[in-house]
Amino acid sequence: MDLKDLAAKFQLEGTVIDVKALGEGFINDTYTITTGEGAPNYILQRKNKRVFSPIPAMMENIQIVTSHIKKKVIAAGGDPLREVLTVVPATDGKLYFKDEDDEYWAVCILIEDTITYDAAETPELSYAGGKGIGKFQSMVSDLDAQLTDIIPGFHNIRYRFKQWDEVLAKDPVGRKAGLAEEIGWIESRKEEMLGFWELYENGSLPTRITHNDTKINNILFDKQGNVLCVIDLDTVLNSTALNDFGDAMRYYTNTGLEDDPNLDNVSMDMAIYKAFTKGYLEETISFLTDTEIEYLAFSAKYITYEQVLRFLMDYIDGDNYYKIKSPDHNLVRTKAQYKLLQSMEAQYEEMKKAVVETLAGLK
Ligand code: GN1
Ligand code: MG
Repeated sequence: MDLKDLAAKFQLEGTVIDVKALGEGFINDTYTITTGEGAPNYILQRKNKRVFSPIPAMMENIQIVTSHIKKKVIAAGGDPLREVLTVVPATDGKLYFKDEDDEYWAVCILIEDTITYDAAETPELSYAGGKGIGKFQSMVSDLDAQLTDIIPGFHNIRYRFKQWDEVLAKDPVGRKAGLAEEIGWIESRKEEMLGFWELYENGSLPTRITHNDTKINNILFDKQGNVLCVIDLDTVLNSTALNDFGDAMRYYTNTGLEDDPNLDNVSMDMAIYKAFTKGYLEETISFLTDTEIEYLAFSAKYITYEQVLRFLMDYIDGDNYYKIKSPDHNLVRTKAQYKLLQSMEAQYEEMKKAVVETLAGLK
């Protein structure tokens, strides 16, 4: 189906002038819809139904979360069209359109005049990001909703180990034999990681509404450098708030790239970590429990470890999940994320201390 025809399936204002590809997410395909004067522009996405299922429930999750945040933004005198995503329904009122190939499409309003960053280059930016994620969590902290688990076991390491064992047993493309060392990285930390997840399973860590993909380019900043809005809500789920802190730290503190071929570039930047922690805790201190706070530093290791596992597992599986740009891309990602994990492990005591000190400064 032609992209302009697809756009016409949604309740858009104005006339569609152009639909162009945007960015390069690993999961969805994203386009911008440009309309004529006086109407907003839009984001059109083909949602990946291999990853998220069922898509209608995912859109429902997003709607529940964004409507809740919208009320808060309005109550605070903010701009409900800029400070939170707005889902635009299809002409039949559904939150998605299903095309003739059974692909699902969804639209939201494009928030104009924003800045995004691919890396948290300065502590100031990291601090702002921490406030952004903290504020997001704070706004949904009183939302008592059971969202549909559209991506089962997303940050659940017990579930990941189950997938891991299955993939290793199958070894579908015969890559396992050459990966004894990398597989050892995963196996040697298994108990430690399961021990953390047990705290969630036994209720020591509370269940909250969480974003689950807190990289810095999922935050829109305004031209003045203030956090405007957290985007990419596909993975909003009921889980532990620590996923969001941990994933942000995996992403923000990396001095190299997620797939850096030069491991010398990769390490954890403590100043970036501290700045994020400060921004985050300023916004969340009022509701986080002592146990959540106690495990903040650990969550950075946890999510980074999980990402090592996921990239390596996808490589062994023959690259079915993440889009790749070269045959060994997932292995390159695995090694780079492992280097980051090692750097966090080396600095772990200091990471924990930074949380305690930040807290003391806030009291
Ligand atoms: C995926 O597509 P993107 O970049 O938003 C993935 C995250 C990973 C990330 C690795 C649903 O996110 O969990 O951390 O790639 N999202 C999903 O860069 O699997
Ligand atoms: Mg995402």
